[in-house]
Amino acid sequence: AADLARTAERRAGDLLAPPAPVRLGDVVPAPERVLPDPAADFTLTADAAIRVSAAGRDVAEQLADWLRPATGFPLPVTDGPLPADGPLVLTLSEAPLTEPLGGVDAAGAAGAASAASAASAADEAGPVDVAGAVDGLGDEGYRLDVTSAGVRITAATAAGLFHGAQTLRQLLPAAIDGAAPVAERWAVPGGSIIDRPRFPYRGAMLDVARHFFPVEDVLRVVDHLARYKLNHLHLHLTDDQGWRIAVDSWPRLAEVGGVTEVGGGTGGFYTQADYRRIVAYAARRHVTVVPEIDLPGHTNAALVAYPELAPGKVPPPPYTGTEVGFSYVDPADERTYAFVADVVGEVAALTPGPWLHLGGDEAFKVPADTYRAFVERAQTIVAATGKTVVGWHQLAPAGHVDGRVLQWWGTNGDDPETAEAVRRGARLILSPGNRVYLDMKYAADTPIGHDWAGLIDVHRAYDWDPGTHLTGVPAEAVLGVEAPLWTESVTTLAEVEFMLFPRLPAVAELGWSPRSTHDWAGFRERLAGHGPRWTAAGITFHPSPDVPWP
Ligand code: TNX
Repeated sequence: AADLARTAERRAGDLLAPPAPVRLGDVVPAPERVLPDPAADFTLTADAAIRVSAAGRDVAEQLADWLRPATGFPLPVTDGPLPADGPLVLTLSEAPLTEPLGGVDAAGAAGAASAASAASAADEAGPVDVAGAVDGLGDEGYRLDVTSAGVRITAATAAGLFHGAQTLRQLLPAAIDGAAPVAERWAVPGGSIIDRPRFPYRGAMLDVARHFFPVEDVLRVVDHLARYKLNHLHLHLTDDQGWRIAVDSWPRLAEVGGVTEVGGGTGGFYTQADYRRIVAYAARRHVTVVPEIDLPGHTNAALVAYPELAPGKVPPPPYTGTEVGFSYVDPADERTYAFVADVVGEVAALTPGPWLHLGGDEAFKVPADTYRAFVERAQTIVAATGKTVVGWHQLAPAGHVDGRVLQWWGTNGDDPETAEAVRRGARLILSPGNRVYLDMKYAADTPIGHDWAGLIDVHRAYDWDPGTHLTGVPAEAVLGVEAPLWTESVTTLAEVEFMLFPRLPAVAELGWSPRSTHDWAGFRERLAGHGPRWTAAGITFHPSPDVPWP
């Protein structure tokens, strides 16, 4: 009876309450379909529980971890039955539940669907069959239903549930990102979202070679990616200024090659245990780590450690400047290929994901045919580990190996060499330097960063289409997008965040959202609402004049 009274009291409170401050469509990246039902707002209260199916357990625990600090609510996670009139429920399930969640009314939501379809740019396919919409969600899609009785997230996979949980987090008031309890009405806007990604590969790169970033910083970057449904973290692990991953068979790489960085600092490297920790942390957040061992250029740190790899067999001095293109491993020495096989073998063994990035950029001192022969051998070595070769688009002239992926970082979409590699079977990750290079300055007065590819504020990062960017490359050849952050001038986590935010969410939207949702005017409004979230979460960001911050 006391429970019933409490429920009645809460419902009465809801009726008097103003609408949720966040609208259902305020999500970044924009969902495929948004079907608002303003009569169905939900309010999260202290008696809420999260009910899960077995496969959703870990996502539910993470959702609870995100929601507990600011709400102060206990939010127990349970896979048992809950009393019908008991606590409000967030349900995470990989398949539709047999018992309906009270108040989720398929017919009513379908009505809202047709009403909303005119307003939703994403609705190419007409009204949604809300009742059966789990089919077609794919590997990463989800469906989220909010009624006054609760919230339900449904997906075919844990990754889909995770993305749905991130959406739910964004639908709560911005104060949800705070670290300590605040008094707030934790309203969630009513209606349904049905969502799945446009591209399977959505990533960011962190250059940990020019400046080293400790494990904790990398984990926080993973959290930032996961918020915006990015699912790959590319780590640029080796360069002239530092070698950042311990290799047991060539220990001096990290021990000697790891102690330098740009500007003369002491650098650092990841032990294999550190690296496994990053990989596991990312995996839990449905982020795949893509390790890069940059070859044959960008290898001065390796040559300092092992002069036998250097063309003249003379150790070069350690390098802490920011020039590129001067170093390379000796392509004429068999020991070089043993080194490549050993390093790639150990890195592959640390890598549960399918990708291994070979670099291949800016080997300016290596003649074209020598370069090609080197790369073809290196690609074969990677393929032999069972991993799929990824490389910068300079790899294009080399022969195709099964599945290979080129990461295009050009600034002019007319690139016949890359288009030809695509015709021979390569797929592409798009990282156009003048759109998504996160080391580019926002404006002339940005205190850190470069400008060789131009100035890139949010509008410029957002307003291009990965599906049509390269002449002669069909959208089907595009695996996705990635925003690289080179760190010659970036030295702290706060500086990393400053360069990521707010451009990273723009790139995330290009990778996730259907093209039909693309709309700068709407994006800048949605993005503006995230400023207070970053502030609450202690995330440093550039207060771009492109965005109407509240
Ligand atoms: C080019 S992009 C590089 C990097 C630099 C970057 C600076 C690419 C594959 N190579 O070595 O850090 O420019 O913006």
